[in-house]
Amino acid sequence: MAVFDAVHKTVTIKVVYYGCAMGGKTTNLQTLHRLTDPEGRQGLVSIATTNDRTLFFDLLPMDLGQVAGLSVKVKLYTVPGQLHYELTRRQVLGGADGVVLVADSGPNATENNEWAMKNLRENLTINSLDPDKTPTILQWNKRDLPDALPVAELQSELNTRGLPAFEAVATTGDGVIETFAAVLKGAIAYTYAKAGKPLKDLTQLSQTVDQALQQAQARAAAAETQDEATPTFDKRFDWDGYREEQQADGHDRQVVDQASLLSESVNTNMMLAERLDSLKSLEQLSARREEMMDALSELAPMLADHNERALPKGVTERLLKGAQRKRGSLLLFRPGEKVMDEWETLPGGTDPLNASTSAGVGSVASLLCERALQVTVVEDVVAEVFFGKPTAAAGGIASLLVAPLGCEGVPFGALIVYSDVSDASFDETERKYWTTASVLVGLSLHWHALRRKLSQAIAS
Ligand SMILES: Nc1nc2c(ncn2[C@@H]2O[C@H](COP(=O)(O)OP(=O)(O)OP(=O)(O)O)[C@@H](O)[C@H]2O)c(=O)[nH]1
Ligand SMILES: [Mg+2]
Repeated sequence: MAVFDAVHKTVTIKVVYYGCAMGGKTTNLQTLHRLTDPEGRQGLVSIATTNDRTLFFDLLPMDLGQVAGLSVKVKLYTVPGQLHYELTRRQVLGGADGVVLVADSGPNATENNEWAMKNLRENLTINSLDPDKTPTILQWNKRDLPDALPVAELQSELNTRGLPAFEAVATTGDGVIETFAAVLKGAIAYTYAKAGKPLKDLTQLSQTVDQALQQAQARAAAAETQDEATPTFDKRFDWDGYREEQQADGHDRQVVDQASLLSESVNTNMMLAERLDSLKSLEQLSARREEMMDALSELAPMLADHNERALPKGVTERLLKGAQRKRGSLLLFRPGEKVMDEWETLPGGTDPLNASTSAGVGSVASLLCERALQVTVVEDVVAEVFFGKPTAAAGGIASLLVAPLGCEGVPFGALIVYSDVSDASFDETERKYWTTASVLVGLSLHWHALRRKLSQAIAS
């Protein structure tokens, strides 16, 4: 069941890939992992036998971004398709917010597919989930098989309810993202509706999901070009070896109540896998915070020691590095003018917004800096700043953050940070970082102005 966390403003959605044995459920998750997260930041946990058949489940956690003010996390599970793992299948399906039924298009799989469809309904009902309401997507997988059954045949045999269906080749990735996007949209809308917060704008939900998946893919593609790919986390339990060992030791395995043992171990494993995921997220967050702390603690003495000019050079670069951003500017007001002084723009050159003007409103940068009284994020630069008419200057910029520089209500300028489509969005941690940074820089500028006034007063 989806978990709403009011404190951290997150909602966690559970999606389960269901289907007959060898249909390609695990392959779907492996491909999603490869296409959206090759750095292995969010690990795929597979608990499989040594010959790669899913024993308990596979889990792939994913962060999707913001939907209706909440940050959405997704936990993707696959069940084991083999007949005799009924109990595990049932357990893993529990609390699903959306299901993908992966059907094998092979000519000999029809019976197995039909069984999976029936078995899904039964197990949804046993889990007190309504099979007619739980968002379910069909995937006709293995479309690359030379003897794959025609889609029309699969449709008429398996899709009597007219569920949304996608063709796929999970091994190459064809249709994998499309299937996932469809189940996510259904599962998110259903979850919000069940929680009494129905989403009014489903088109917007659809756009948010598509955008989040595009961003994840762009990030993954960028990371893939880096030399070293971090290996994914993959746990394999040598179940067959364990069984042989037990038998060799003469243990009578029938003594244990297998059903309850299995149910306990599935639950424990699911809990452990999820806990592992939270730990990994925490680890990443603390590494990010450490970099930010380093940047701020280097900035403070830089600003304090500096007395020659208003600001030392390199401030912007150090701050951007601390937030793992590539593009940004430190802009200062030029009194009475629309264009700002560019103290520092990275990479070197002209600040994209400061350079551009849109008819009648003067410099976009100047306008933004003047209006931003606190750290502000513009999510969609093209729509919100360029009024839907992208100019060359907006090229590649997806969103931006403005951190105003000022003191006692007097604005001096702003730090502007840009993110392109493959960058992560500006989250709460980063907003706090830029707030602290802009206060430090603002105070330094204020102090410098006071010093100058004082020297002038002494001289006269
Ligand atoms: N040709 C082809 N083979 C595929 C495709 N998708 C998966 N396979 C292969 O089918 C076999 C089974 O795939 P899995 O993803 O392990 O199947 P599963 O549904 O997780 O199976 P269980 O865990 O046993 O329930 C593997 O050898 C895959 O490489 C596909 O689209 N085309
Ligand atoms: Mg599997």
